[in-house]
Amino acid sequence: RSVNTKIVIIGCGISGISAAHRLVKAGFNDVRILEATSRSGGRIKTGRLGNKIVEIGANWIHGPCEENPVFCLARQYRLLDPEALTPENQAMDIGGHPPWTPNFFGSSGGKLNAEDIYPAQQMFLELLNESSEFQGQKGEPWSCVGDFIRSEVQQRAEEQWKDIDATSRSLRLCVISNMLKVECCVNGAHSMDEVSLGAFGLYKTLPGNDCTFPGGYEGLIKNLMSELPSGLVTYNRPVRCVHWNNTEERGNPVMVECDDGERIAADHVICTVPLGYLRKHHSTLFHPPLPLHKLCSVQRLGFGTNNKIFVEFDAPWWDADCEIIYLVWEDEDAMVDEVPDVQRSWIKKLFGFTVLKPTERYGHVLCGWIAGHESEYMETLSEQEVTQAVTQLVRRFTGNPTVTPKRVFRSQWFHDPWTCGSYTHPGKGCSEQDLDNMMEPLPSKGSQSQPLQVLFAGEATHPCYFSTVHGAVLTGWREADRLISHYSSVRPFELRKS
Ligand code: 6YU
Repeated sequence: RSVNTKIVIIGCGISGISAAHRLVKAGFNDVRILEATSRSGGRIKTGRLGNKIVEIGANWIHGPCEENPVFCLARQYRLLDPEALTPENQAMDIGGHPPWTPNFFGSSGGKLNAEDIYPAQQMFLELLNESSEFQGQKGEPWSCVGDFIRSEVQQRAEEQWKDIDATSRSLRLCVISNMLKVECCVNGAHSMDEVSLGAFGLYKTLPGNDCTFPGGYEGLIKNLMSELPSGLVTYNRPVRCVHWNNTEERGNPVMVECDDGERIAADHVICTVPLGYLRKHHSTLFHPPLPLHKLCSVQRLGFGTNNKIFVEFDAPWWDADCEIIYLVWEDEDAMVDEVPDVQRSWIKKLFGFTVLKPTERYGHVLCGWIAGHESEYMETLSEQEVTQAVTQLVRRFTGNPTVTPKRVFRSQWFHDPWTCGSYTHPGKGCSEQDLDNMMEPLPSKGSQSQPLQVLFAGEATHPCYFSTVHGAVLTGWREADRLISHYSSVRPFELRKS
């Protein structure tokens, strides 16, 4: 079925591509994507560290199972290792926490004994699971996950750890600080004090043990793009303003104004810009402005920063079977996930490293993880300054003053002008309603104007898979389906003539 309806998609990330795919397949033949940068993929971005493939953005397929569209597409395009395809891998229910083999290092230099760490990790994981159970209850008396965890650890430590010595107890509290920093990365939040306890349970996990793309996540983008008509995407074409309820252009309710002055008339616009960009530019991006309830949700939902620092070594200083390295600061028993002086001690926010596997493919490459304002400050430093800080850090924690990285490379998502951060989390005061408001098209229900002028897709608009690639794919399909079903329910004479 071919419908000569003009549809403009803003943004060529996975959600924009998914929407275009679905619409073109359904017979819409006037679909175009306007992309601000010179590439497709957005936050799916594969780069290189020397001759090794590294993911600058999305890393894993979270929950690779039949219900996960990214897993199904990756399988269809033959982009996965055989291990990821096994029924055992798909059936594993890891609840968002892959069972990686850890190594723990302490700030006084050297490995820590895992047995000394596990009780604290165990307690933290229990509390995280409990944090999800406040869904819809506002979380009272705690407003945020950070406060809940701190107060419960204090109470439970009194009961459960009363017989251990002060040093061991202090170490366990330092481990809690480390785990809070891990969660800041997982949630893309500055601090767990900014993540709503009442809405934490909105995020849902899928079964399956997280897997990666051996040839790079961008392989998924390449395959999807090859199935779209050529010329459908216009690159280097940032959109400046979406004029909706537009009365100037006869017949077309929306006019899209680009940075270079080009004006494009459309019947429908699907906006997929990241929440970080939307928060910063909503006042100029929409005319008339976004309705107040939508704007409040844009502000209430959280969008922080999570960055990676890749570090290559000539030889490993971790165990052969180690998959994740935690760096525990032994002076942090106050259960903190923010550093007091960002400029001097930003590196303390880096919780540790994941080990790139398999070693035959990557050599000895670690991926450091750092979230929050500390991460945003790190972005302003030169690569040399970052290298120096990481070198000092590794020397301190290994107790080896000669260990030296061979290469260092970091991401800078906060200063990316088209992303302005990493991904969405439920901010303080946020509820299910905010995600509903995010996905609500313009004009709002009940308006007399032409419906579905501006639709919203992108990870921040998925009610339970926000912050993920599969969430983004599903939102692109959802908005395409909204238009497809709209046009299958309108009578032929109502369809726009070409
Ligand atoms: C996942 C993972 N992963 C790490 C890091 C990052 C992200 N994610 P896009 O931004 O892609 O596209 C928008 C386009 O719009 C873009 O091209 C812009 O240039 C363009 N644009 C902007 N303004 C414009 C304008 N004015 N005009 C024209 N164009 C414009 N997801 O599944 N696995 O391992 C990770 C990770 C460092 C930065 C991730 C991961 C998130 C995904 O990358 C992201 O959701 C999608 O790619 C977004 O696609 P899109 O199309 O929406 O936007 C409670 C609780 C919660 C717990 N949450 C935990 C979940 C775990 C999340 N984990 C993520 C972790 C990592 C490591």
